[in-house]
Amino acid sequence: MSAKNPLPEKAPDRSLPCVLGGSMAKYVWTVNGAAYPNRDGLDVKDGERVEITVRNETGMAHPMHLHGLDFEVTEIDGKTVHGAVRDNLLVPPKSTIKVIFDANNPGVWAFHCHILYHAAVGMFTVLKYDEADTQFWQPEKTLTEIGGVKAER
Ligand SMILES: [Cu+2]
Repeated sequence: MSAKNPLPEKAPDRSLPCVLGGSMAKYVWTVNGAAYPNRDGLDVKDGERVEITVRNETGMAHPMHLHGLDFEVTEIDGKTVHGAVRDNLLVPPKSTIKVIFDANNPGVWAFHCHILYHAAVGMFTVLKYDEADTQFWQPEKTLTEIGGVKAER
């Protein structure tokens, strides 16, 4: 698949690693060595051209899904491509794929494996803009502690 409307040529302002790890045996799946809750998200600034290098070190494929933005695939295992713009990326085992996007939708956006039982045990991080409102993104607290949900009795 190739991009119908490719992004304009521009050098990345920021390159971020996204290493997918974990194993079937322990049944913990990670992003950059950490299972969710994970305060070390992928930080960007509004207006930047961002490149993410997704490297899958595990033995199975992970469909990585980004909320809030679409990205263009630019490289698959060292080969340059002008891949389709999408919001989900199947990363085969032991494969490395680069994507780019223009950060133009400020907030805190989920970036996670779309196999939900992988996301549930850790393969979940966020793309976080500088100065984003993190009032409702405090992963070490429960919903009740951040005041997002009131229990009714
Ligand atoms: Cu997965």
